[in-house]
Amino acid sequence: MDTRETAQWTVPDMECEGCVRTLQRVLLDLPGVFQVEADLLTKRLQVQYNPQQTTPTALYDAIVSAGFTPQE
Ligand SMILES: [Cu+2]
Repeated sequence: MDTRETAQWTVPDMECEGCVRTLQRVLLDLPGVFQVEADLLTKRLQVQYNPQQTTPTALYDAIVSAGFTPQE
């Protein structure tokens, strides 16, 4: 069965569609990531993932590696 959880952060340095595309590419590349949604107005990033395949820490690290600063 597919378990699906959502992790979310505020990413203040996510400023344009280019940033969103970068984050989507990096995150969707990870195993167990189903969907990445971003709102440029609120700077909110939501990641739906399978907790059996990845962890919020791994997602967080991938966002940081892409050059962004996620906050809780
Ligand atoms: Cu940008």
